[in-house]
Amino acid sequence: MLIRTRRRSEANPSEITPREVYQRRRDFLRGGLALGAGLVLPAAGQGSAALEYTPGSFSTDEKPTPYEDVTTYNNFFELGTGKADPARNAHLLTTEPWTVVVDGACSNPGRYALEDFLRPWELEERIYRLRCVEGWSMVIPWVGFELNRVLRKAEPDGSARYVAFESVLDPDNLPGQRRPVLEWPYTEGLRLDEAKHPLTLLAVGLYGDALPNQNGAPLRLVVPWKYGFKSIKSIVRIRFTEVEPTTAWNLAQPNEYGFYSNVNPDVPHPRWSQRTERRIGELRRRRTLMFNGYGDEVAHLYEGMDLKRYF
Ligand SMILES: Nc1nc2c(c(=O)[nH]1)N[C@H]1C(S)=C(S)[C@@H](COP(=O)(O)O)O[C@H]1N2
Ligand SMILES: [Mo]
Repeated sequence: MLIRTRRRSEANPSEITPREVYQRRRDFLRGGLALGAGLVLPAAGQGSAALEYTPGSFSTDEKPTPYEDVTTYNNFFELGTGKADPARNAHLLTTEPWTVVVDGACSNPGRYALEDFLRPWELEERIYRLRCVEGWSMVIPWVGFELNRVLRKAEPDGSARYVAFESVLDPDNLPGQRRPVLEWPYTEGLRLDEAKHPLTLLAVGLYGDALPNQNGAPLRLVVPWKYGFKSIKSIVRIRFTEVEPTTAWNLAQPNEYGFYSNVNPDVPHPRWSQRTERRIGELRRRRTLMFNGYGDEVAHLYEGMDLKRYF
């Protein structure tokens, strides 16, 4: 599959991307793939391929977690519950063909082949912190585009208040879906204003390459001020709703995982504290920051809300 973005063939990639980022991307390009010929996503059975993107806003200058850790220490229950399972079972997820449905309370719904869904959007790199509810965190250079672009194109009705997301359902091939660990398909949701927030990203790549399957290929959400499980992987449906949608983790353990799931050191998980976190690759624990450090950008969304009640 070949997806063309605006060509930048005149520019040397080192001129459109900060040198450090470019260097890092080079370091991870594998298989001698050419840059500058448009966006090439992996064909079935192949490894990841280089993406073309520009640096985006909101990136942290913290050191990215090594590629090896980002792609071998994962949560993706469709591919197993152990941290190493998703990488080991990655080949069981088939991403081609892939269809994305946008529907619900909107005037411009659609059913898209992946390449048609992605074609209008230029890609940017956003280096975000991601903190898992279990207490580990990473810094990941994502490549993607703002979810809000998709929402605007769909033209939500005035009655739409939430956006619901669904992951792929394929129990014949995804071993985790043959066990009742969660209600399948995996579901997630955001309030419409959270979904529209410019930090909220749809990612198609990381470290300059197409997403590895274990990280949620071909398309996953990234909501950096919320616990990692809100960042739903391998999305097949985006739906506008009038009522708060159900979410897989809230269905599984409603007293442990709320709808909002904002990173909040003051609200412990019932079985453990959320005060500190272990950045993967580091020994000493860090203090966990309110909204995962994105408070300046997102705190206004929750003004007047009791975040202990709406956890
Ligand atoms: N479909 C789906 N999406 C998912 C999950 C999952 O099990 N299935 N796990 C979530 C959890 S708990 C986390 S912490 C992040 C992990 O993303 P990463 O493996 O890319 O770091 O993905 C989230 N998205
Ligand atoms: Mo997580």
